[in-house]
Amino acid sequence: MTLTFPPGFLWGSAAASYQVEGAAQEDGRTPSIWDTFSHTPGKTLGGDTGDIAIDQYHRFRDDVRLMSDLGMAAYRFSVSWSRVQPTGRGPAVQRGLDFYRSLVDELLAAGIQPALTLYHWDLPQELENTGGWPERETAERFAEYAGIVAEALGDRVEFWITLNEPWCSAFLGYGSGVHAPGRTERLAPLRAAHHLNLAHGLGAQALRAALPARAQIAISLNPAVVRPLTQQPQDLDAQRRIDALANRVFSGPLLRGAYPSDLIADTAAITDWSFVRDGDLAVIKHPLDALGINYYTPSLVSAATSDGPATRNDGHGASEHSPWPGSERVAFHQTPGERTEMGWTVDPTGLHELLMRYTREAPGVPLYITENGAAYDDKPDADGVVHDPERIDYLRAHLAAAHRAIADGADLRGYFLWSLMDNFEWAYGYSKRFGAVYVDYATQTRVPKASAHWYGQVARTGEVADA
Ligand code: IFM
Repeated sequence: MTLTFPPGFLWGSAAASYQVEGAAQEDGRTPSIWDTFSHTPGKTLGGDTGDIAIDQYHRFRDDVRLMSDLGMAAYRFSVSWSRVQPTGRGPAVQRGLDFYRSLVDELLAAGIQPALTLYHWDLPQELENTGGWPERETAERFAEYAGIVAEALGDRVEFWITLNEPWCSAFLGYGSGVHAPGRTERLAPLRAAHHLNLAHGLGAQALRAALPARAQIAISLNPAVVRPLTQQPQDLDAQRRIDALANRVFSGPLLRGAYPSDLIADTAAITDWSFVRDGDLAVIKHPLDALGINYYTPSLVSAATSDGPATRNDGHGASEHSPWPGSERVAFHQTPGERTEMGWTVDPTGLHELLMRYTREAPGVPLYITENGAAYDDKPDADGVVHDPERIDYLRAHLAAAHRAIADGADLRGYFLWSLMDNFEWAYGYSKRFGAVYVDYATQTRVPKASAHWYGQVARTGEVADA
């Protein structure tokens, strides 16, 4: 059977500044927390850094041509804050803005719609030096930065995403420490989550003030699909706790203007949440023109059974520090089934579940899948061809789940593959290849894998054929 997506459905790919740009020290860019973190021994696999990445800063014209050749209709990229505003405060650097203007112009000339993410984890180091996301001032600085980028690119970019996966910034950055800035605290992730929410709200206000009315303002979340190991009350409680910390800490204020009362109770030993000031929640509940959902795999949880530390196979990297403040006694289990190179189970039902959940929770807000994809250990064969049938199967199954959600009433408007090209996979360095295009990091040669041709055909026709 062939699945046909609605006319106008947007087909694209996604990437992030630190993962693809390189040129870490060029044209006035200063270090972000990821530069500092990746240059700290032991923080990334093999000591890999984004110094060069896939050199998109210099190769963007070729990369846009490749996107066009493959039939992509949209490109979701992120702006490096410290390239545009090196100290995270004050005046912008024109050369930084010029780079993004050139990239956007190249995309538009190729008929590819730009979707701009303002923040994909690379906080200017200067702002971390003054406390980072646990401090309120960082949210205020973000709004200033959002205004600068909107003034510079608002005439040519219509799709704006404030933050990418604020859960990772808050809980992996300040809780488990597997992401930059690598802090391992209990209160800081909760403060960071609130200030990221506030940054979204203040940023959305700044964007709205500077952008033409046609602009769409969105946020990309990575909501967890949390399943209980059993239906026992203690496992259902574990599910509720992780749902609060992974999902409702964001969707509560964003969509309903309130933090969930159970989250506040679960974290009562850590904080009274007095860092949430009067008026913050109204700012955070700024109307969304769209909601971005990033999905890879579900989580399986139970109450921990022994007195020792709970087993934590939550797919977010190994750390002796939990990213779940107040719910450290929840155990994570490997979900059954086939896995990708990340160890993440392939389960498209989770995508359908999320799309239906946000259809209910955000009525009237169009949804976009702003990331979905899989890492596999792809290599060119003797003829230089890269066969990646697992990725094609993964994509086909997830697109079928998305199609089913549309049939079930989800207002899903587009899909961004993560990622078009192999790139720097954070703490895993270059060891995990998510791209539909193989990148030889030594030569920077790009080789479209079989999945790139497959996905290009989907993008051109709006149809997904059965295997
Ligand atoms: O590479 C990341 C991306 O930066 C954010 N979402 C998940 C991807 C795969 O881990």
